[in-house]
Amino acid sequence: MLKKITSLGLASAVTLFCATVQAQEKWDMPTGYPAANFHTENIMQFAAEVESASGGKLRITVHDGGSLFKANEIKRAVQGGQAQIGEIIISGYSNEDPVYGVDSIPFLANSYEEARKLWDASKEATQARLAKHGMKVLYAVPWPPQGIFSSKPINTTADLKGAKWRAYNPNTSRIAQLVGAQPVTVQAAELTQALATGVVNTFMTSAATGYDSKVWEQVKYYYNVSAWLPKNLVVVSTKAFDALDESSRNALVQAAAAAEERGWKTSTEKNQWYLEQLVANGMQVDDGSAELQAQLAAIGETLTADWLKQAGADGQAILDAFKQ
Ligand code: PCA
Repeated sequence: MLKKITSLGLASAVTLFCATVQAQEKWDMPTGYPAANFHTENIMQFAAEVESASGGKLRITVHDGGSLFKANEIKRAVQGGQAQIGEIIISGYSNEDPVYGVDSIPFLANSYEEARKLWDASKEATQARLAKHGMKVLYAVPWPPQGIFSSKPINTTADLKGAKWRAYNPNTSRIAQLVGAQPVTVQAAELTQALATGVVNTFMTSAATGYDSKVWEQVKYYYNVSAWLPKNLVVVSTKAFDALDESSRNALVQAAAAAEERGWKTSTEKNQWYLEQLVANGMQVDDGSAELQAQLAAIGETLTADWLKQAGADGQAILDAFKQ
């Protein structure tokens, strides 16, 4: 009798447990950038929309600023199932596959319009590669255009020689080598610290990251050369995605579509504001000399040629589609 009651009790406990599990799926979402960054704000809204549209069945906890996994570890975390979903900067992984680096070749696609065209041309190839590693792309949002931050004035690339150059992906390291600077990979979350301790004094990124990292304390010049617009992708583990019920899956996909649209819009609109904040904090901001621009464009040609060699026929197909 006692045994019967116990097993009955266990059975109902199991039923109850399963019901709870079904009732709420809890996901962790690591990101690499700070809470006030526009990508992160967009992600927070995305997570809130997923929760409400799924009727509370899917709850995503956002861990910003590299707090759960460092920015460069997030892809592997989602791939390995330590996180169900995460935000990655796709060009950070171009050593794994050259296709991932196409959006950070200088002057290949350097306006929002061109960045959109390049994403349209490279989306399928990117998705296919991530799918092979068990991930789906939920949405993509570009950073504002990339310029050069420097502690001293830069007129030509010769002035970059010997600079302690902060890199955030393989292409930014390669650019450093081509201009004779010393590349040091530093994630955005550690940039303020790296500047304060003198580890770096020069780097290419957006006005957004310059603002987030309050770089004006060490760095006085920003050359708004608008060289490329790298993208952050929000990726989900295919296994975690497939395990959701249909309504949660739909909630996720719909919130992702809205986040993508919102993200492109905010990135475009907020860029000017970010530039103004640099000026307001005492930085000198200009477009860079014609010579500097031409030299960077030549580096872009070199990188494009290298990239085509590495990416082969798939790379050529992406460039052909982009140039159409
Ligand atoms: N900010 C990120 C990547 C590109 C950007 O604008 C960073 O500097 O790490």
